[in-house]
Amino acid sequence: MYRLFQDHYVRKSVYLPQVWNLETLNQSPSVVRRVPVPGCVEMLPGLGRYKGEVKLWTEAEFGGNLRLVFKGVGHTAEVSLDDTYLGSHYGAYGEFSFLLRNVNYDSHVISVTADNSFGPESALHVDNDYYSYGGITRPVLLEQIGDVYIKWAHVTSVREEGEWWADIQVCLENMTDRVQKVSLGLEIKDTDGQLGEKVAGSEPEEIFVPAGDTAIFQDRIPCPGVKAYEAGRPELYYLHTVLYGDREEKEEGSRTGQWPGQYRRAQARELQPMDDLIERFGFREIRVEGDRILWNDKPLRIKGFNRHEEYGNFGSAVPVSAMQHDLELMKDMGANCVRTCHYPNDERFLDLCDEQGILVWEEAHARGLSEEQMRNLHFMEQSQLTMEEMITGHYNHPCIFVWGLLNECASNTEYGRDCYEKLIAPIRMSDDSRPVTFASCHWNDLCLDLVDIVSFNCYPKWYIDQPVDQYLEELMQWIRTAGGAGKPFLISEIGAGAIYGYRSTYGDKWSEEYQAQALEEQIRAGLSFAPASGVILWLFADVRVDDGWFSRRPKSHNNKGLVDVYRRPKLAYEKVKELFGEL
Ligand code: ADA
Repeated sequence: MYRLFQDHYVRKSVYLPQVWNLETLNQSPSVVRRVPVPGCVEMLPGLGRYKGEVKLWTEAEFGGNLRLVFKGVGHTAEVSLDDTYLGSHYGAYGEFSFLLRNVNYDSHVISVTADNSFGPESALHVDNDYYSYGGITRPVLLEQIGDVYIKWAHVTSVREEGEWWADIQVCLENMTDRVQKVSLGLEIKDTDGQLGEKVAGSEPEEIFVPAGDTAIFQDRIPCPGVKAYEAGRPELYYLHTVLYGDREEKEEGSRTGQWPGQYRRAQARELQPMDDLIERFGFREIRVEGDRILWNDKPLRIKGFNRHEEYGNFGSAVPVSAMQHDLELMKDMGANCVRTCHYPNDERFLDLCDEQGILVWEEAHARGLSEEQMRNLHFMEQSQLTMEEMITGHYNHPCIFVWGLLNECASNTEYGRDCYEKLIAPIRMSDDSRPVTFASCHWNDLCLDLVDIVSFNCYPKWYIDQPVDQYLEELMQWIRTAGGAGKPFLISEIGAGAIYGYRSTYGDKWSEEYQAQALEEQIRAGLSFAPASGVILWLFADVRVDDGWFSRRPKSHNNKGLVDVYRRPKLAYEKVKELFGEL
């Protein structure tokens, strides 16, 4: 099981080894070793700064129809099964999969060539103020599916005249060259116990799925009496989507009697469960009204952290226990929000946030790209892909209250504006239930009219020597003249650097004392600044940066964390806790 809840009852997974073989392809002599998957190449002794291709492979026994799913490979992957090339994928932070049809029951080799090097082919992974790790950095799944399977299921909670409804879309894919007749049943259950009690549902409906193609099924189910998911007070529900075939087509000895409610009732009507997908969601409505962000009609007041998905010796392959530890520390400091700067996070982190009622700004991948970098031939295509993967994959997470894109890119040029416009449109098309924003740093920004929430990264007391309240007043005056008037405003970054352990009686920059003092002024001013809906501090934990950033970044880290890469607290930790608690 990959998710933090049971996401299939019918569909089975094939066990894949968790230690694979690795060979470096761009150094001589090459290194061959056994490595954990998920894991980052740069975490292996001797390969700490390796850039280039590595080949990773493993062997397992399986056969039939399968779906091979990669939750994240850094950053370009070429995948093969035995001697057959399956395809490639770009971008470390997106899920991709391959359908394998009628595979012989035998022992097979899955191999991946992963490349973490920069070059003109890569528009988003560039030398940057965080590290682009290589390798299979998120889990790999191999699932058994039938000729038709459930590709994804999305739920949108809608409130009408005080009652909740679930708008459901389910995508089915047919792997065969014949039209397939199936039935699809939907049930909404509460999350008490492993499979929950039914609260709403619809009877299985017949669907014809075109040959070699997908079909989208839509339904709207009334859900009277469900409990709303409030910010900080999570109430979660499951959506069970079950695909049925005709019973006589299935083999003997099925598991009648073991199936829960919906599955059993359908069996009585000669339908046989052939696939399922369980999603988890919440009933809540987010909307922007005037300069406020409303969650179930109540204005949000955000006290958050920017967090890079990276941890000490794990690199970007962060284990769930370390993710949870991060959330514990953030909650201990009084935070209610995380921004996944500057790329989509591991789904399991979002699962944890769903369960703990932490608000999430999820961001598509891109940081600080200049117009020249945005003119890279692959920029639009790669950006569209990362956004599509993020929204399709993470749509159901109730914790996500806003989609973000293109942090500090060229939103201040005509060419940049054109790109922002073209990239924002499909986000709105795929999801009109959440607002859209981007974090700017340009006082000549041309794109503020394009978004629902205006967000700015602000560094008074660090890069700019000015009292924070005065800085914010001036910024807001300018925003009002630049297309941002009357919209909600978020301070998407504010903070100061401190090298862990550097204490100074002078309180000079880079000392823990300076950071604590700067953050005090930044938080007080930010949280009492009336137009702001909140403050997201830069940065939760120190993060490693790429080589090109060494001169601005002592220890080759971005040192603005409240804790270091091993989560050891700096002086400012207690200050933030005090202020987030008090203000
Ligand atoms: C920017 C950027 C961050 C980080 C930060 C800093 O605002 O969005 O990724 O680089 O500045 O530390 O300077």
